[in-house]
Parts: sequence; structure tokens; C-alpha cells
Amino acid sequence: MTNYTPKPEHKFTFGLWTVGNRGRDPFGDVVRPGKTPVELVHLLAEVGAWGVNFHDNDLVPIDATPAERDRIVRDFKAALAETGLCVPMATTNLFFDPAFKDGAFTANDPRVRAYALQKTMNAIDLGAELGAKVYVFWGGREGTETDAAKNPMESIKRSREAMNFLCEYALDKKYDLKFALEAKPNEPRGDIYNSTTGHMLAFIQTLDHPEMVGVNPEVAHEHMAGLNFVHGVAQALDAGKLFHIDLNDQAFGRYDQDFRFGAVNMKSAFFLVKLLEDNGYGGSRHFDAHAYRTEDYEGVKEFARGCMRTYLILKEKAARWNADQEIQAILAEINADDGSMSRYFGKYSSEKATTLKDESFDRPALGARGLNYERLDQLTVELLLGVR
Ligand code: GCO
Ligand code: MN
Ligand code: MN
Repeated sequence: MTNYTPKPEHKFTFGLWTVGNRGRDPFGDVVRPGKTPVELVHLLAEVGAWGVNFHDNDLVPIDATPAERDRIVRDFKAALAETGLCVPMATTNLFFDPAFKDGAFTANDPRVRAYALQKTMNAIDLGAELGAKVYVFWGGREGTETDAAKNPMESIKRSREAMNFLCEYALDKKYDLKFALEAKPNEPRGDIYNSTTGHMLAFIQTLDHPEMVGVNPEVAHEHMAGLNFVHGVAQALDAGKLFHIDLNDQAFGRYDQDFRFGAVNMKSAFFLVKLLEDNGYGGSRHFDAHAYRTEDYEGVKEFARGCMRTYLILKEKAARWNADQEIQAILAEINADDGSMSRYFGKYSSEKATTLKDESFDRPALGARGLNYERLDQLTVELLLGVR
């Protein structure tokens, strides 16, 4: 029987804003009392997390004096030292303050754009001081409700200029930091720029320092867009760009629900964990989610424990799937290759092209062959349901 206790090597992390979420929504007020960052670090240690992430203002209020900042950071460091938690990732809040109502790096007002750069440089300093190695950018307000308001070409240029400036800043300061860009199709803006992980991957290639910039895909965000998250993450892995990941869950077609990992789409959560584990993903497993609004802090701990436990159960299921003889026999059959076609694959040559054009194929036989995917999927379902 496997032990599903989280350990440091699993690299499970939570943001201060996740377990610290107080349940406010557009229709109702907070339902849980506030906890300080120090209290949240202790809560995370109690449930067995490895690391804690934060936005600048989750830790230091936006209007704190330098003396207050220093005291808060000192207390936070003491809590980290006491509990053994680390800070693998930090990020900037560029969405809450009314100054950012029209965006940060893409706002039409140049003073807002300059303030956003200043705020981000200070937040990068804070993250680096606490040991963060990944810096996330989520531009929740970088978008429009009406395209009359902003020129989309100009917005792309502004986003690029901001990322280039901040890459140079991190290099100038000699921080050991990589950037991870997080896409979301909408919410809070009507439409957000670079709306999917695929858009972000293409955008990164246009930057001055593409090597230090990757992605932070989030389950809920790709599902909001109706996309297959596993495929998006595979593309990021293939590009060597999966620097971070936001795990949660979400019913298709809904607003951003931020449910506990695996709470809704069990099968896609399984194939995601299998993808990450089979391919040796070495980064944080960050849960960007929060407890139901119905919960008190005991429920919040249940939520956090549940995210990690489900991940570990799915990891065990993935190992079982890889070891299951019947499943593997079907896979072997599906991928059978007698080598007779190998001469046509790989690098192009005009000779290859000519021989391939002369080859004859039994098209009806190709189409008539049953592939046994029904059996394969049912075996997967039974394995997940615990009867295999
Ligand atoms: C959201 C986003 C955020 C970001 C966070 C880190 O939908 O609100 O997922 O939670 O991940 O701001 O940059
Ligand atoms: Mn989100
Ligand atoms: Mn997120």
C-alpha cells in the first residue's frame, strides 16, 4: 500500500492567496477571518507543503512604509526558518489596485505602464531576497472589454518591451531567476491578451532573452478556453518551457472556479500527472486553487491535503498504468512497427520522396483495421476506479 504523505521531493507548493483565500466573490463578502502570512506558513507546514509562493502585496501591503516592510519580511523569514518551508516562486499583483483597471504593461496611460514596471522591479527584489527561483507574470488586466480602446498591435509591442526591460533588470541585478508567463482567456478582463499557453509560447520567441522565459500553464485557464490542458503542457515540455505549473480544477464552460486539484476532471488530471511524471518534470507542483466558500479553516486544510493526496494517488495510478500488462500489450499492438516504412521517415531527400511516391498502399486495409482504443480506455477507467 502506497503512502500518500507529501514529502519535500514532491515539491508541493501553495500561494499565500490560495489557503489565505477568504471566500469573497462578486456576490458575497468574506466568510473566513483573515490570517497573517506567518500564520499561513504554519498552516502550510501543518498540512505538509514544501513551499509557499506570494504576490508582493500578499506579504507586504501596497502602502506599507519601508520600516513595516522590513519587519514583515523579517517575521516571514523567521516563520520559514522555523517550519523549513521555502519560497520557490514569487509574482506581482498587477490587477487589484484601481490604478491597474486598464492593465499594467498594456495600459494606455504611460504613467500606469511606468508604475507597473517600478512595482514589478520592487516585487522581483522581494522575491529574490526570499530565494524565489521562478518569477510568474499573470496579466489579469492586460486586455480589453472593447477593442475600440486599445490597438492590439500596440499592446503586443508594449508587452514585449516590458518583458525585455524586466529580463534585463533581473540580469543586471544578477538574480538567479527565470520568468514564467501565465495565460488566461478572460476574467477579470473581457478578453485577455496572449490568451492561451500556445499564444505565450509563440510570444516568448519574440523576446530579447527567450532562454530565460517560459510558461506557467494553469488547468482552469485552458479549460475555460475549452482546450485540452494535457496537450498544451506537452507542447510546453517539448519546447523546454515548462518552468512552473498551476494545478487546480474547473468545469468546462464556467467562470474561473479554482477547485481542488482533481475535483472535476479526474481523467484529464490523471493524464496530466502521468505526463509530468513520465517526462521527469522537475519544477514545483503549485496548487493555485482555494477551498469552497462553505469551509472554515479545517475545510481549508482538507482542501490543501486533498490537492496533494490526489496528485500522489494519480502518480501511483500512472505507475500502475505503465506496469499493467494488458494495457501495455494493447500499446505494443497499437505501436507495432515492422520497420518496413522506416526508409521513408526522418530527413527529407529527393530520392526518398521519389521512392515513396512509387510505393503502393492497401488503403481499404488501413481503414478497416480496428485499433482497440475502446478496450484501452475502459481499462484506464477501471484502473482509475480502483477495480484493477
Ligand atoms: C487567477 C490567476 C492567478 C495567478 C497569480 C499568480 O486566475 O487569478 O490564476 O491566481 O496565478 O496571480 O500570478
Ligand atoms: Mn487562475
Ligand atoms: Mn494561476
